[in-house]
Amino acid sequence: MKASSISFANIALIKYWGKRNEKLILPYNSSISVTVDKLKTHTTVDFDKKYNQDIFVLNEKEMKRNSTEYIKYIGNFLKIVRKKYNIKLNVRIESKNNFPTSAGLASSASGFSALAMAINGALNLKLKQKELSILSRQGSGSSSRSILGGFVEWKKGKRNDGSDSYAQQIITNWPDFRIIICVADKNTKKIKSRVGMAQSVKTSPMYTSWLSSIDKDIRVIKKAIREKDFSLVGKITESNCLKMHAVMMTTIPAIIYWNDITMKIIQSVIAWRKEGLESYFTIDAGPQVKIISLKKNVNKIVRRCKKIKGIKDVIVVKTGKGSKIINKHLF
Ligand code: 2P0
Repeated sequence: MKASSISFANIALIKYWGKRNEKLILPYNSSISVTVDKLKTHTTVDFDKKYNQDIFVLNEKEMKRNSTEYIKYIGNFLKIVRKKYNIKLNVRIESKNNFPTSAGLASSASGFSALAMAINGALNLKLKQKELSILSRQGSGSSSRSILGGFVEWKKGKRNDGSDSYAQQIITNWPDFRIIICVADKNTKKIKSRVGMAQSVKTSPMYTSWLSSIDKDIRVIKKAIREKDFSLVGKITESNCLKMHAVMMTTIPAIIYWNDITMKIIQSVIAWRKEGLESYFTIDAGPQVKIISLKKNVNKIVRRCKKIKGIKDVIVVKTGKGSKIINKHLF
């Protein structure tokens, strides 16, 4: 009962920020993302009676089972799996990211989608993409989107049981679409998305206006994605990101993920655009800036990014594929 999988991170163009049901991880709003091709999680799971307890090894380091991190994420997810599929066996899980973990680069998205996929394989559950997305969502919301490749919508759903809250593909690929990830800080973020979004729902005076603006953003960007209207996709992405950060910043206590380098990149992108070098920025729960551009402008933008003082790394990604089972095991 052993299987391995790979899964890729996704970058949201329309953000998810806030839950209507914290236990089932049901969002207040639908969101849209691009699954990317380079930020990868490789996971192996092995359910076997030889283990007298569950073991979780992340990036070659065993996580303590009494840590909050373990209990709230992996422990909770395993409980859900065991209950739903009536599993008694203990499991060893090993997971490896090829990029900084918990730093605003969607490691929980690739992490939980890879885990759901590997569990599906190991236990021979035969889940379809929709069911995998629903299962993965209960580990971490944004991971429901990484089950699928391409441009993806996570539908918020209406039902209380979450059976209609899962991801669906909009288009499989956009060959000229690029995201230039500018790493402004490799350290782990100080406020986890889960904690931050719950606080925003409770305290930000802008939360309701954020929510009331999303349906239109989703409608317009979906059409723009299908028509490959880059300028429109970029404009909506950037304004949606700024709205989410306005909510974050007006949360009490304030959530400010940006640092001075983040701000420098934002201002550079705006200045480049004025010059005719078209690109747009988006930022998640961390200081990293993701610059959206077309293939023809990538080299020029990368050269300019590398000149910005303090940038730690520049990674160019394309549209990637969904989670899949692979034969290579980590142990
Ligand atoms: C997103 N983020 O749509 C937004 C933008 C962060 C900012 O999805 O509590 O790690 O595990 O469901 O999935 C981060 O949220 O939170 C996130 P949980 P998750 O990409």
